[in-house]
Amino acid sequence: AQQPQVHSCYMDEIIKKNLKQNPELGDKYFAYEENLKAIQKELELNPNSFKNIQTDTLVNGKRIIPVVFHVIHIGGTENIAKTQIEDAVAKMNLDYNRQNADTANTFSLFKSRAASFDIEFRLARLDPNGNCTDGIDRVYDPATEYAQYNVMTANSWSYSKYMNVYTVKFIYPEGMDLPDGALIGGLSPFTPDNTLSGTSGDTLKDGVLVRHDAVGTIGTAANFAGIPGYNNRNRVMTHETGHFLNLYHTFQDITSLLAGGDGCGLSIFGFYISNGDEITDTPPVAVATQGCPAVGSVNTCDRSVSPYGDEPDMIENFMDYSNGVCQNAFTNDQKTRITTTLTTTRQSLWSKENLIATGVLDTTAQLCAPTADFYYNRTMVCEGGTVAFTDWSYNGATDAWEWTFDGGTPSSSTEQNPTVTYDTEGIYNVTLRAINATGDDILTKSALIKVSALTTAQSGSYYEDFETGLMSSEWEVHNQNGNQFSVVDTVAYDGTHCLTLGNFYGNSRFSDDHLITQAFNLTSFSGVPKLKFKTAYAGKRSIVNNPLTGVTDTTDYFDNLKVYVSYTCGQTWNPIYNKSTTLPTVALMETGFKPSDLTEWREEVVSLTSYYSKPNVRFKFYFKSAGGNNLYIDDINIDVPTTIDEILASYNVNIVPNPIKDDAVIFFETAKNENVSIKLYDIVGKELANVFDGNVEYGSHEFNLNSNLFNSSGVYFVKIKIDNYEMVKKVIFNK
Ligand SMILES: [Ca+2]
Ligand SMILES: [Ca+2]
Ligand SMILES: [Ca+2]
Ligand SMILES: [Ca+2]
Ligand SMILES: [Zn+2]
Repeated sequence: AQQPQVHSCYMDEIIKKNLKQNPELGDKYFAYEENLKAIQKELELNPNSFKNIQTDTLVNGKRIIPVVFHVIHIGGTENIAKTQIEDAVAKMNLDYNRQNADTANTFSLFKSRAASFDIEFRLARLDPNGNCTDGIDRVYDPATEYAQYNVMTANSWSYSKYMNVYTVKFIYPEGMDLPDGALIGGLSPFTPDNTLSGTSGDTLKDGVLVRHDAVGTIGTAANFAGIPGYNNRNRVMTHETGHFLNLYHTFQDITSLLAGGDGCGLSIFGFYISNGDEITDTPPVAVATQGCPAVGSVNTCDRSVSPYGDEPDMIENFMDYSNGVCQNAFTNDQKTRITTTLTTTRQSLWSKENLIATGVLDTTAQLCAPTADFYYNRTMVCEGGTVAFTDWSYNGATDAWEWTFDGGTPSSSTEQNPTVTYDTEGIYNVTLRAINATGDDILTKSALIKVSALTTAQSGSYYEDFETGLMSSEWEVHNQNGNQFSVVDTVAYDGTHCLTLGNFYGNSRFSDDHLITQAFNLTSFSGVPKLKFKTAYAGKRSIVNNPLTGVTDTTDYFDNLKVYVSYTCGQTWNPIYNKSTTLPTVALMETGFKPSDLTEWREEVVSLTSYYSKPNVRFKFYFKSAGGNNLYIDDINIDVPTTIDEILASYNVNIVPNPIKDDAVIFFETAKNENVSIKLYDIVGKELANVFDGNVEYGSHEFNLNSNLFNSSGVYFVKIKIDNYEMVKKVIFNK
């Protein structure tokens, strides 16, 4: 199998894109760096320049940084164990104090430049409200599958008190087109005052966003990116934390990037200028290192643009893109830069007041009360169905559980992960009390479990025009992020209301939204019922001018609407409708779509042949965003065909191949037992053969049309009669 394309960090791509789209970021960058150098110089001359520095906040000669890990999960392996997080913190503390086991691998020339940063990361012990925490916050959020800055802004603890780390299942950076199969280890948008990352000083986007399997070296990190043996010794965390402390990549060179040169510097009248990574003692390099070449073996710049220009590339620097297994050093000048950061922008983190406020000065063992949390394998069952509950309580370890299941059997449990049967139609609450020696916590999820009767009461034809302005309380809306399916009164096919999904703004690309309807009983229809709905949708055209190259890129985006059916009380789902490029009802547009008249709507008709006899049928409208446009739905209708044309179409008669050379096959479907007659006629109406005459059962059928039945090449007719509805199909026979 092909290995995924792994990007241990994605900041370089983000910087390049932001500089292309906002060239003024380049000017801001130069001004920012000039100011930073002035502060650095002032600090060298007078280390006490910044009066609020508390010299007594060093602990054992180190600055302590309180850290919180926000584990964003959907209950899979990405809900990483506390031991894995503790391992990550321990490994960072080795790298940041040059106590890592692989310092011997630093190239001889660079050994004297290798620095201990004298920083110790500690998991926070008090949360923003002053409550006991083990420094790990766990959040159920499907956004973890396409994590962007949204998971940071939604869960941030004060950036001035904590280094926020967000561990996720998959990173999909905002506004980027990630190549298929590409994986990103992590990213961190520098310090909030540094605009190069394009987060515009948004302190809610401060911190480190990292894949769960790049955290530490054990647990899921033993199998980073699904590649056994790719274990990177926690170097993604070490690297991203370097960005958090305002370090750039060793190969970063904004001057050259803006002017089209490489990282070796730019020739102007025979002189090379290069700002590189703004760090003197890291040699300038042309490109990022990939893989793990031998130290001292790569030299991508041989120009004397700095005192270190002729030296080999420092592939072992933590801020390169080399594999984590061959990274092992920061340098003295990198330490000077982060010291500037820690005495200015990040000074509050390690102030004595903050170390007390976050509880990290106390290192004695502490047991917090648990935070109750749980999940379940399903929320929809039929009478007699079971639900398996999983304890997700966190913070202090739980040692006793008290569950309450309204409407369930058992109605209570002290097991950690109980399974419960629901026998009676209804909507029920679930409560968990998690307990340990320090205390307890109670969580109730209201109206969580929806139990429907095996034979649903809702029977016969159904019509939903959303004119009540509300969605039925029996429907379930699922939203991965951004906007969700909702009823609006600003647009409609008929009346004044319809269902809409605002996808033009707010939904992350590749996120999904879905809607599950109530259950329907389809047994009472006299013929094959159909699901019909009106829809209006436009694709999105994006035209972006690249100011650096002058090239205009046009990209079209079509989202995907699917409809699924379940007759197993939501346990299995079968697709019955699937459109993306054929979904639009109007031409592509660059703006948010809203239908202006009825011609911009289309009726969709889906046959429910296979579900005709089912007494409990639910529909799921599933929308997967491709970064496209808005969707509108109105007039959802379930009914039998009423016109003869609709009835004939419901049989789905098909003869293949046609033209016929050898034998052909006649296909059709029936919703119930039917009398069927199939006859073959020639062009003047003479009956040539009685292909079938008799009774068929409910389902799909096929009959052979043998080539021996035809006299010669030419036009023939097949007359098919089902339940007194007759249709004639023309076929051509070519010998
Ligand atoms: Ca450098
Ligand atoms: Ca060189
Ligand atoms: Ca309506
Ligand atoms: Ca959404
Ligand atoms: Zn990076």
